[in-house]
Amino acid sequence: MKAIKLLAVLTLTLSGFAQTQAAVVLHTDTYDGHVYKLIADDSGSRISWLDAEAAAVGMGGHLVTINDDAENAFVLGAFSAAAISAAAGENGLSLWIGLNDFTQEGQWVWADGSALSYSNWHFAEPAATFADEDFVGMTVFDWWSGPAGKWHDIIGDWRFNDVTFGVVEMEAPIPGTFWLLFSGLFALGFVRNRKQLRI
Ligand SMILES: [Ca+2]
Ligand SMILES: [Ca+2]
Repeated sequence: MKAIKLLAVLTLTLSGFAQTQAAVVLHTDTYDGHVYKLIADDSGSRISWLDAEAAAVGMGGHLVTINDDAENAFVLGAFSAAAISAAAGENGLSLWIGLNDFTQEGQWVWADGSALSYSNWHFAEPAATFADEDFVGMTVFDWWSGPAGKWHDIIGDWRFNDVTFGVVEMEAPIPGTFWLLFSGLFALGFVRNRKQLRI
């Protein structure tokens, strides 16, 4: 009996660690040596910040860390059209970025662990009108209070009908051609060394 209980706990723990969030990639682009992906839930619909971050980690990245105006403009420009298309006419559209104060209220941090050195908040944001406004979205449309691309804090569920898709950022994979060239040079060096030994 005790062994069965232990096994059940172990199985739960293992499945907890192994759990990855299913998501679909709506669009992919690259910028400054990084790969970015717009993701929705596995049916192509809006995804929560926590699910989007879990899916991002499963892909080997995190929700995007935005370091400056240029990266902010890239994200808006690269993913607006695909997000608008996936939202299918629904209002309240935002793109999840990695910024959040989920762990400690008022302590804004990026999902990848980096400190906040650049921000692009909308006028009067973060508002923290509700206790669970812990996740930051980038607006896709102009607001009365500012242009598209500005940030606002959003509640943790969808009780105000926000439509949210995630933007994942990850390191670009090392291209296969690089390894081919590298191994070719290595082989060439080996042949040369052998020749030198014979002399
Ligand atoms: Ca970045
Ligand atoms: Ca908050």
